[in-house]
Order: sequence, then C-alpha cells, then structure tokens
Amino acid sequence: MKRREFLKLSAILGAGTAAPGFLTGCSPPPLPGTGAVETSPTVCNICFWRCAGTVYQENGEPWKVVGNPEDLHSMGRLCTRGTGGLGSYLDPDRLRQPMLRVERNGRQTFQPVSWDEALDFIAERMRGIAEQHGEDRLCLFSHGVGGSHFRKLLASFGSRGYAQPSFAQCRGPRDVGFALTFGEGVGSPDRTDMEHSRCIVLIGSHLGENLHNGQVQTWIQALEKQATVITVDPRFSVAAGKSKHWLPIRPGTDMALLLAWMHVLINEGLYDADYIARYATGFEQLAAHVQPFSPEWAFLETGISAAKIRETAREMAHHAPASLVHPGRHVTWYGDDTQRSRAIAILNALLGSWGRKGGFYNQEKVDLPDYPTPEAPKPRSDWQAVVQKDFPLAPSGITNAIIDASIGPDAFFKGWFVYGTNLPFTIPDSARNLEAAAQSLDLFVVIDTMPAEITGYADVVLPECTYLERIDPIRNSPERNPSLAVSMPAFEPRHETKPAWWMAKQLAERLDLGRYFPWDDYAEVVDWQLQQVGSSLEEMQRLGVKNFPRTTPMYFTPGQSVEFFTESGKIELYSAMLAGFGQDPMPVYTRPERPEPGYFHLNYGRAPAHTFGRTINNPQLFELMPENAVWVNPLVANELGLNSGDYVRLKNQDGVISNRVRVRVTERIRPDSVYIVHGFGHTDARQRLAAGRGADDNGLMTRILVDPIMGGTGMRGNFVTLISEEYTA
Ligand SMILES: Nc1nc2c(c(=O)[nH]1)N[C@H]1C(S)=C(S)[C@@H](COP(=O)(O)OP(=O)(O)OC[C@H]3O[C@@H](n4cnc5c(=O)[nH]c(N)nc54)[C@H](O)[C@@H]3O)O[C@H]1N2
Ligand SMILES: Nc1nc2c(c(=O)[nH]1)N[C@H]1C(S)=C(S)[C@@H](COP(=O)(O)OP(=O)(O)OC[C@H]3O[C@@H](n4cnc5c(=O)[nH]c(N)nc54)[C@H](O)[C@@H]3O)O[C@H]1N2
Ligand code: SF4
Ligand SMILES: [Mo]
Repeated sequence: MKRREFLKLSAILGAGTAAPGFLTGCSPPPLPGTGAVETSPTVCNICFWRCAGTVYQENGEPWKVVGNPEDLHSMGRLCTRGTGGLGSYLDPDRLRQPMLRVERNGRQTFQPVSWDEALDFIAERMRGIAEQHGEDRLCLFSHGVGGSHFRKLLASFGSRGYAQPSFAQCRGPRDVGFALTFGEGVGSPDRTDMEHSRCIVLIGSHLGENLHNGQVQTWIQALEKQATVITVDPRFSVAAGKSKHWLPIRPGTDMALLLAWMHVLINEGLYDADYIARYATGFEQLAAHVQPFSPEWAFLETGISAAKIRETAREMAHHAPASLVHPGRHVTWYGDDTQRSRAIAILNALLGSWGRKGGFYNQEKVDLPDYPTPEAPKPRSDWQAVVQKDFPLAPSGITNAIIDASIGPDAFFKGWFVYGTNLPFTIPDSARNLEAAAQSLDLFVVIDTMPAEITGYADVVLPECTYLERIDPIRNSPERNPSLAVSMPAFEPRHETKPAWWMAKQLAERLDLGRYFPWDDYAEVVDWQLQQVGSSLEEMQRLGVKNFPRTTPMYFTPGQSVEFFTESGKIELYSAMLAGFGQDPMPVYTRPERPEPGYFHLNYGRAPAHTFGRTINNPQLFELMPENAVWVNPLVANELGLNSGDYVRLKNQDGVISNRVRVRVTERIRPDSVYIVHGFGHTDARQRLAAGRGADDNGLMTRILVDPIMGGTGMRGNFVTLISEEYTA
C-alpha cells in the first residue's frame, strides 16, 4: 500500500509538478520505513521446534522477526509465538542482575549482587559439596539449548545428573514405547511423514493448537491433498474440526480402541502381511492377545460405536502404508503411557508405515564434529543406577526421581542447577517436594530470563539474556533435509544479563576447569564447527541457514532387508525385554478411574499464542491471550447456573483450589470433563502481566500416575469440581 502511494507521488513529480519541499530540501526528515535497516540470523527459542528466522532492526531499534525462506525445517515461516519473540527481549519484567538469597532482619530476601559475587558463591559451594560428599552430587534440570553449557560444566566437575521435563513429563513414554518396538524412538523433530500421508490418525495430538511449526504445516499439506484425518479426542479440538472422523472418546480409554483396531486389522486380514512376515516377530502372540478385544467390547469402554471402529480401521488399512497413526508428543497421561505408545507403534507396524512414504521416514542430520576439548573425568558413581533403580528401562533422567533423590540428609544430590525450566509449573505434584528439596540442598542455582516461580527456591539466581542477545549452539536437527542454522546476537544484552556459555566458562575458571572451555568467545566454537563442514561464521551470518544434501534414502526400499536395533533385530510385537523386566510383553487395557458425581476429568492442552507458562508475560503474546478459561459443557453449565464469562475456581480431589478463572460454555467438551490451557495462573508478582491471570493446571495435579516402565508422571488422573465465584470484574 505504501509502495503504491509512493509510486503515485513519483508520477506526479515526473509530470512536472513542483516537488514538495521535503523531497527537494537538503535535510529531509526521515520517513517511517526508510531508516538504516540491519538484519541478523536467529533461531527461534520461544519453543523447541527451533525455526530459523531473521531479526530486523531499524536505526538500532528492534523492528521484527520473520522466518528465513531458506529454512526447510520451518518452511520459511515463524508461528504466532515466534513472531512475538521480540516481546521476550522487550519484556520490562525480565531479570536484570544476579541475585543472592540473604537473611535480613530475620527474614530471607534476594539481594542484587555483582556477577563476581554470585559466581564466587556458587564455585565455593560446589567445592564444599565435592569435599563433603563427592563431586558427583550435582545435577542439572534443563530445557533449552543453553543448558548444554552447564551440562558440560557439571560433567567436567564430575557430575552427570541430568533431566529434562521433555522426558518424564512429555515424550519419554513414546520414545521408550517405540524403541521397544522398532529399536528407535520417534525423535524430535518427530519423524512423521505427514506431507505424504493418505490417512492420519491423531490420538489426542491437537495439531493446530499444538503449533509445532513444520509439523503443523505438513499436516495442512496432507489436508489440502484430501488425506483422511481421524481424530480421537474427548474434546472437539481444532484438529477434530478438520477431520473426516471425530471419535469423542471417553477419557483414558484409548488403549481399548487401539486393541480393537488391531483386532479388526488382524481378524479381517487387513494388515500388511508381507511387511510383518519380513520385519516383525511375535505376530502369533499378538493375534492371540487381541482376540478378546472386539469393537463391541471396546464400545463399552470407549463410547465409540463398533461400526465406527471397524470403518476407521478399514480406512486406515485402505491407505496403508501411507497411513500414519501419530505417536503424539505430550503422552504422560494415565501411567500406562509407554504401553499405549507401544500399542500405537504396533498398530503402525501392522499398517507397515514405519520406514515407508507417508508413515515414518528416516531422518538425517549434518555430521558436525564437536569442538575438541579434553574428555570429562569418569564420574565416581553411576547416578542413574542409584537414583533411578526402579526404572532401568529409562534411557534418560527422570525429573521427579531426581527431586525425590534430593530430599533429606541422606539424599544423593546436594546441589541443583535449574536452567530454563519452571519446575513448579512443570512437574505435577511438585510443590511439597520442591520445598523439601530446597531445604535439603546445599546449593540451588536457577538460570532464567524471567522471575519465574522456580527462582523463589534458589540460593542464587543468574539472569540470562534472551536468544536475541546471544550466540547459541548450532541448530543441527534431524530432518528430511540436513541443515544447519545459526543464531547470532541481534542486540546487546540488556541490563546485566549474560549468556549461559559465559556463565559456565566463568564458573569453570573459578574451579580450575578452564581447559574444558578453551575459548574466549563461544563464537570461536561455532566458527570452528562450521569450518569443518565447509562453511564459516562469516558465511552463516549472511545465510542464517545452510542446507546439505541427503546421503541415505528416506524410506525402506522395496524388499530391503532391515536390521532393527531391537534385541531380535526385528520389529517386536511381543517384547521379551518387557517380559524380562516383569512388565506386560504386550499392551494391556486398564480401565481408568471415573470422576465422582460433581467432579470432572481435568483435561488440559496448548493454545496457539503461548508456549507453556513461559510466554504469558511476553507483552506481545499476552495481548493475544491474556488468560485461560475453563471449558464447560452446556449441560453442566446449566445445572450449575454458570454462564460464559463467569468466574469460578477449580477444586481438585485433594482439596487444592485454583486461582479464579472464567467459564467458557461450549459443546466442544464432553460433560464428564473440563478443559484449560496449560501455563496460566502465575503467582510471582514480579511477572506483572501474567501474575494472577487464569488458572494453573499443574497445581491441581496432586495425583500422579507413575509409568512403571520409564517413570513418567501421568497427569490425567486428576478430577476437579467447580466452585462459583462472584463475578467481580
Ligand atoms: N501441568 C502441566 N505440566 C506440564 C505440561 C502440561 O501441559 N501441564 N506439559 C509438559 C511438557 S509437554 C513439557 S515439554 C514441559 C515444559 O516445561 P518447561 O520447559 O519447564 O516450561 P516452562 O514452565 O514454560 O518453563 C520455562 C522456563 O524457562 C525460562 N526461559 C525462557 N527462555 C529462556 C532462556 O533463553 N534462557 C533461560 N535460562 N531460561 C529461559 C522461562 O522464563 C521459564 O521459567 O512441561 C511439562 N509439564
Ligand atoms: N502453541 C503451542 N504449541 C505447542 C506447545 C506449546 O506450549 N504451545 N508445546 C509443544 C510441546 S512441548 C508438546 S509436548 C506438544 C503437546 O501437544 P500434543 O502432544 O498434541 O497434545 P497433548 O498435550 O498430549 O494433548 C492435548 C490433547 O489431548 C486431548 N485429550 C485429553 N484426554 C485425552 C484422552 O484420554 N484421550 C485422547 N485421545 N485425547 C485426550 C485434549 O483434549 C487435547 O486436545 O505441543 C507442542 N506444541
Ligand atoms: S514453532 Fe513457533 S515458537 Fe516454536 S520455534 Fe518455531 S516459530 Fe518459534
Ligand atoms: Mo513437551
């Protein structure tokens, strides 16, 4: 529009009309949009999909962040949240300087301190822990790329304790379930080949609200090509609205549906017999196992008619192998989650979709060497064997197990580093345990950008600058097309904030571990790595993203013999390994508990404008969605005399009461459930926009259903009732 106006003006000028003074004068006032523009490459850090983009500034002022058109991983676009990324830099409530817990007039408070004071304090406590208990007693909770610097620091010190909430609170069960079946996990980004799928089955995956960018776009491509979508969700999600079949399942009964689908595929001979004969083991046992689970049986459990179960199973088979039963991502639901993920994996095996076009493809990443540094010392203990002995099949750290192993005088862990994870909002039933751990630990360090609730437990708070103000490790995600992307500082760090790499290096030097961090600036590491693959920081500063050719096929070739990374080398429909660990070798259905009268299943999920609780205070994203609402079915609303917009509080089965939250009366939720978007209900008043807005699902999850295989925290066994609250706004 602006451009056209300008052209019109030049036409007038060309026609000999006297030019207005500001066009002929020697010192024109700057016009908007004509200032000096600078750009720098970035990798979005608002969620963990890691889309590449470009940051624009004009006359040194932040202007916008947009997608990098060369980035195949994001298809050149940022999502709503990524576009609002500047808000994380501009947020006036950010942490500004290091803070130390001190005692003043008999009360504890945080005192702003210099970096030297904060880092000296931490180094001294680390030494103290090493002397008293051993150098292996520290652990890191981390979610985000910068955590790798602290992981390196702790490893060089002698501690390997490590956990991310993306395992035990998120996708751990699916990765273990798929690994037990196919010998490999689904990975992140997920290896789903939706752009080529002819049929997509979504079990709770609420794509469209879950806005993992590239994945949502491939799903939309499938929709545009008229792929059949079958959505299983007790809520009429955005995805359900785009589906041919919506199966509004009774919460927690998915396993019954999955077993019935297998029953139909096997009993009607619709499974991929060649694929199973060639690649799988345990088919006989599976066929016998699913006999009792007819669609008629499953109807009584799930509420989905037998006819619908048969129709959808046949449709999946019709499109196989381009039929993808999506593995989901946040799958810590009812405690039998690894088994449900196994059931999904087995169903995919029956459809022959693993390794096939439109199913699961083989990913590739760039073979990028690590910067050479000395090898970290061998730790004096195997912390996993101590802390996670009940879950020998967990390949990764279990956040909740580490918290438990940090409480009391005999606890294994004595010091915590918490990087970019707001544990009180992230780990269900953690409030009591975090308090107890904080009392027991000798050192509690939080590295965050915001005054998140977790900072309230810390001895020391280290303020990190945002991704827009620092250089991050190179993005090298496994994908369809291998690619590298770099994230360079667009702005100087505000206030006294610093990047994680700087903090880790400073600590290392104080601990005589400087040899593990042999660089002055992390940019040297990035440049060295890029040089090894024929690029450089200078080139990447211009390009942002570089794509590399694939070297292996995306799919199995017809008749290819494949060695799977399982014990048998085959796809394991029957898992001898599970049997060996005293677990069911094939998935078994357990009927979930139902709510007492007056109570509802507490259902929760994502909204497009936010990532967990971490963006609520971002001024640009807050504006899009300042609070959540509790979805209530009209039948329930009528009975309780509630209208949309009324305030209520949610009270759970253990008497925990939420913040007040508005009601949204909608047919889109079943009468036995209510639904809220996760991440709201912040309590720290220093987050001035977010504090007190909406309700926090996590606080209401005082009952967790622990997965016996991998230790994940099933969160969907909580029930709430609604307490009305006078409308006061
Ligand atoms: N009740 C409930 N619990 C859940 C979920 C749920 O839906 N409901 N979802 C689960 C899932 S799927 C996941 S993956 C996890 C996610 O769990 P988390 O990753 O812990 O999510 P957040 O609570 O948003 O915490 C992120 C923290 O990182 C900080 N941060 C943001 N950017 C930076 C940065 O650049 N540097 C540093 N140092 N800090 C930064 C934020 O300020 C915030 O305090 O939560 C799990 N827990
Ligand atoms: N905008 C945005 N997008 C995100 C994120 C974000 O924070 N914001 N986080 C990302 C992350 S880390 C993750 S792990 C994913 C999580 O997103 P997904 O893995 O897609 O979904 P879930 O969180 O497991 O489940 C939410 C859906 O499950 C449905 N559901 C509830 N109970 C049941 C049940 O018993 N059976 C079935 N079949 N469905 C049920 C809910 O109604 C809801 O639609 O989203 C990712 N994408
Ligand atoms: S999906 Fe959105 S928020 Fe996540 S990295 Fe990409 S642009 Fe950023
Ligand atoms: Mo997640």
